[in-house]
Amino acid sequence: MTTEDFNNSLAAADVSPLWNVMANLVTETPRPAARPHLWRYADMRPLLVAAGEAITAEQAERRVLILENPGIPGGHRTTDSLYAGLQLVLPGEVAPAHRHTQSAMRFVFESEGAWTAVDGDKVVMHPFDLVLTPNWRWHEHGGEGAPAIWLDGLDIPIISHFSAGFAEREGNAPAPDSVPPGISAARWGSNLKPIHPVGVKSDHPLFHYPFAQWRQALTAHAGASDPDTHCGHVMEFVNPVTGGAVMSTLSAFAHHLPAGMKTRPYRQSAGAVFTLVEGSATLTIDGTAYALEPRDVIAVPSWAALEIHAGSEPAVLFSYSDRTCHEKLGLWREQRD
Ligand code: GTQ
Repeated sequence: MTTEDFNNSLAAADVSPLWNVMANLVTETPRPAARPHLWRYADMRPLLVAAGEAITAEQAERRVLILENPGIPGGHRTTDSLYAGLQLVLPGEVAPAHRHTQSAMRFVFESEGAWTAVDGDKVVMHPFDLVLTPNWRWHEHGGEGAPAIWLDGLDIPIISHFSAGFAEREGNAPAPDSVPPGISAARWGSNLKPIHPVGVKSDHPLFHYPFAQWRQALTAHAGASDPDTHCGHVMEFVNPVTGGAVMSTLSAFAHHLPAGMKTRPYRQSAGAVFTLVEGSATLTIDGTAYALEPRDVIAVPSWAALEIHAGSEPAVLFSYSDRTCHEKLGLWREQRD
C-alpha cells in the first residue's frame, strides 16, 4: 500500500495515526488556547449601556456581554474552561427565573438595591459582594434604584465539555420572597447550622458573601501575617458545610497585597479570571504587563507566569478559577520561580 493509500484508508475507516499528533496531545506542560487578555471597565460600561437600549432583560433572558478570549474566537470562553460575562439589569427590570446545571457566581460592580433571589431567598447586592447560584438552584435578578452591573463567572465550558447541560425556564420557580429574606445567611452564615432538615437544598447553602464582611476579614488577616512571596495574602471563599470551594466546579479568592509589593513569578495549572477591587495593580503575565483599574477584568490562562505589583496603595483583588476541579481530579500543580 502506498503512503497515500494508507492515509486514505485510515480516514475512510474513521481512525487516525497517533504518531502524527502525539506531541500535541500529550504535552509536557499545559498549552492553553486562551491568551492573557484585559477587558477595561471604561470600555465595557458604554457597551453595556448600549445593550440596555438594544434589548430588555426580559427579552434577553440575561442581558450579558460575554468576555470572549481572542485566542478562542467564537468560543464563548474567557479561559479554556471558564466563562465570564458582564450583566446589566436596569431599575424595574426582572431577569426571569431559571435553573441550570451550570454553576454561576456574581461579583457585583455596581448596584444600589438590585437583588438576586436563589430558591426564593432574596438578597440585596452591594458593590463587590459575591453572590452564588450553585447548580440547579432557581435564580432570578431584579433591578432597583440604579443600573446594576456585575461580573458573571460560570463553568459553562466545563459543563459543555462533559455534555451535561440541563436547564428549566419559569416552571415551578419559588417566588422571590417566598422564604424570609436572608434565611440562608442566618442558618449557615453565622458559624452555626441547623441540625434537623429544613426542607431546602443544603449542599451549597450559603450564597451571599458581603463585601463588608470579606473585606474586614482580609484586612485583619493581612495585618496579622506576612504575605506569601508569590501570591500575597490570599483567602478562599468557602462552602461552610464542607470547608471546600464555594461550588463543585469553581473556586473563588480574595487577594491583598501591601502597597508596593511585587510578587515572584507564579504558575498554576488552574486558569483564572481576576478583577481589581481597590488600589491599583499591574499584572505581568508571561512577561507582558497589564495595568488594572478597579473593575477591569483579566484572563490568566493555565500555567501562565503571573506576577502582581501593587501600586502606592494596598491592592485588593478578586479571582475565580477552576482550581477545585483540578484538585478533585488530582491535577492541580504550582510552580514557584
Ligand atoms: O444570570 O443566570 O452570564 O444563566 C450566563 C448564563 C448569566 C444567569 C450568564 C446565565 C446567567
